Amino acid sequence: MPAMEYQRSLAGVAAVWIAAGGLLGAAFAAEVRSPTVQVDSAWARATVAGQRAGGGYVRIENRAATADRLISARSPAAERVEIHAMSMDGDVMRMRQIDGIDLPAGGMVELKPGGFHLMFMELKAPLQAGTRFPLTLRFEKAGELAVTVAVETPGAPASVPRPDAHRH
Ligand SMILES: [Cu+2]
Repeated sequence: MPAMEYQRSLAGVAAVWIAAGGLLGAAFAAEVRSPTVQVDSAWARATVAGQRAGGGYVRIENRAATADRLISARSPAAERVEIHAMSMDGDVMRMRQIDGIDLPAGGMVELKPGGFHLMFMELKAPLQAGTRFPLTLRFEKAGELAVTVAVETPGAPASVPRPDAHRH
């Protein structure tokens, strides 16, 4: 029944169109609600099968005249997203979960390997290099901001903490 097939494919196109419009609408709404916080260079390290957590990094600029604070994050790629800091324990670098990152007024904070980072916990699937996934950041004052995270090859950037520093 070709007519029915055709209708079905039209419905499929419409569904994709609506989904895309919804995503764009959500991203736009988030931008509008957070005009003071700018996020760029969002990336995550690719993971291998069986790896349950992966690191994520972003650069956050607070353009407001008052301080703000990153208080949480979430992503459909992971069961939960934690905010982590690295610190020295003797001469071993370890990570620990923290409840937020302060963003000074007019300041820039970079989450990067070896420093503050996001941890995607209980990954639903390995993060594959070359793919992208959505991430929502929540700020105390600026509200929520939706960004897209690019997955990059492990070990590409410098200053990567030793694997034994990552105890989850
Ligand atoms: Cu971590």
